[in-house]
Amino acid sequence: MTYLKPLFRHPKLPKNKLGYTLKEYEGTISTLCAGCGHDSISATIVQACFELSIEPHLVAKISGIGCSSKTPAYFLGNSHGFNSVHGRMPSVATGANLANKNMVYFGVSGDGDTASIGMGQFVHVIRRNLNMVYIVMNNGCYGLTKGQDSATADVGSASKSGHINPFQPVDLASLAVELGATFVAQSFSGDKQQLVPLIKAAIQHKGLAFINVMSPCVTFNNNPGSTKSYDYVREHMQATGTLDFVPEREAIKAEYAAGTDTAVSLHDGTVMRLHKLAPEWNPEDRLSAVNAMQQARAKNEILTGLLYINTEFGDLHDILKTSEGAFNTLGEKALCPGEEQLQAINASLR
Ligand SMILES: Cc1ncc(C[n+]2csc(CCOP(=O)(O)OP(=O)(O)O)c2C)c(N)n1
Ligand code: SF4
Repeated sequence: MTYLKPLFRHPKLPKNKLGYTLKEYEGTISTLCAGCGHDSISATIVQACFELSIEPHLVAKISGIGCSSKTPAYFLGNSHGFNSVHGRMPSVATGANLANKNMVYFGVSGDGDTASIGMGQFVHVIRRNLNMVYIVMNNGCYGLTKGQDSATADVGSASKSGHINPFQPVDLASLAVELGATFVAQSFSGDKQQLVPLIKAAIQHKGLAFINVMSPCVTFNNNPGSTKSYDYVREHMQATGTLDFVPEREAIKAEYAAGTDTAVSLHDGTVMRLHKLAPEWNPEDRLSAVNAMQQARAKNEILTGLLYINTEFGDLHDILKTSEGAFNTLGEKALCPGEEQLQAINASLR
């Protein structure tokens, strides 16, 4: 549903640990088509950041070009934002992240933005394990330019004009696992219950957290014969499990039956508890994740939930051994370490 915000707010709106209400996490009124899946994803990002009590000014939203890439204007209005160039979100986000590692980064993209013009950037930002939540709002078409098939459109899928797509799709989630992504999830814009904990877990994950969200385009790709319509996605969703996100230092209250649950500890002490529906699938085993995705694809199912996680691998800053703190906090001594250091560097290069 289009995210309309009345100016009036109930005086007793719930507050989070920082004393903020949801209002502090909202953006401007959306100009997307009423019913666009992208608006629902914006609302889940608002909810996840509110629930995690994230300081809005410590969030940076970077996007490419497309209806999906417009959404950062519609959430977290008190955060930093950069609407960059088509397909170039990852490199802009990499620059920002290297300059200041102490922020939460959201990279927002579309299937056109990522799976075609931005494919090279997608591949390399995964290799580098940039600490960022990378969300693709996947509608199988180029919404902003009036609905042409994108590279994620399924073969045989029909567009609104009746055109049948003859090409094989790019499966972004499988590709991300193949490329070594350390957090890969898939969800549906219409499943807030699943998407909110997934986004919370992605924010807490140290490294690149990729979430491919089916997000129907009601104007150009919601027709019978489309495999990215609301009806089709609802009918073909298959969850790997349900996710419970347990913030740091909060007591775990529920216990799941043995053999059907698993707990994954993240770097900061938070815990993800997964109630598994697919017994043979292990989210910490890459091969098992790949198998589960291949099997789902063979049955024309869309596998949702957390598909794969690896908490062992360091992020880009760990790999490069960068200095502590943001660039703008480095003092003169760190920036200009003196003649002796310079001579040592020069000597090491001779
Ligand atoms: C370099 C460049 N090439 C092409 C375009 C035209 N263009 C704008 S948005 C877009 C695709 C958007 O599709 P997607 O990323 O799937 O986002 P959606 O609008 O569906 O959310 C294209 C091809 C552009 N803006 N810049
Ligand atoms: S054209 Fe499609 S993707 Fe763009 S705002 Fe409208 S429904 Fe959403």
